[in-house]
Amino acid sequence: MIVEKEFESKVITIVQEAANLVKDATFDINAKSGNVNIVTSSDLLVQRYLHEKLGELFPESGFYCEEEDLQEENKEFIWVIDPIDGTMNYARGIPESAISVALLQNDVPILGVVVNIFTGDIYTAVAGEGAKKNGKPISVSSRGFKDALFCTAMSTYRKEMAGVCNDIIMDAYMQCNDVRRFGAAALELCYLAEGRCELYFEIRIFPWDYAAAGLILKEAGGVVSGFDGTRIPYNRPSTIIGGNTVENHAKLCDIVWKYLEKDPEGK
Ligand code: LIP
Repeated sequence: MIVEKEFESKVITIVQEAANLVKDATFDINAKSGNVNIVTSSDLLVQRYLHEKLGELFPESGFYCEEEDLQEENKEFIWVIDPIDGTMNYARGIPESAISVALLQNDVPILGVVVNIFTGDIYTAVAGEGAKKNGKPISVSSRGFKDALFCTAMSTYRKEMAGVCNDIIMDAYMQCNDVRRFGAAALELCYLAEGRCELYFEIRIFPWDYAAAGLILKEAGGVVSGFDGTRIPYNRPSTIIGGNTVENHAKLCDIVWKYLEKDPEGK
């Protein structure tokens, strides 16, 4: 499918409307599992809004979303949605959380939209047409590994993997400029896309965290992959490795493979 400009701008408007619904909202917080994995009433509000509006806009499409087991995988077109990526940040008023919406055709992302709920900054990409922030083209930086800022995390929802994450992060840290932990994977991948940061690694995140931002990074000239350095799965959690350049991505892959023989979620 060719993503027409009019379709893209309708999707952008719907995502912005969803962000406005929850930007200054009061909300309840509930545990999904333990005290680390939480969901707020705003996550549910956004997901229901997007489900309704994107479903009306494109009735043939299906949905694969973080909340409420809304996961229909056997359609040509699937919306992959994280209603709030960085829910812990959102719940604490830390302005690093986003709505992430990707449209996949036969498992290939063709449209990605990520909006920072607090600032309103909006990152978009259509496959083959480049990436934009607030409507203006963006691209990755050309910094080398030693000057790179490395966005990463410690396996938030599977703490038994924190040791190996620590080894990988420490190895990369000793060779790059510094490490950042913003707490919202979709925004972190967009920070690579716009040249603020250069490296990304997280051991087990879900398609709704990376489907939209991965396309945005790729369209901005960067490289993003699953564990094997190439393929990205869109129907299960995956290790995700990102880089501003082919060289930096390859070097980060080599570091990851030193400590992990296979993707902990790999089939
Ligand atoms: C979160 C991420 C965060 C990551 C967590 C989790 P959620 O998404 O964006 O960066 O470390 O593993 O996936 O749960 O807030 O949508």
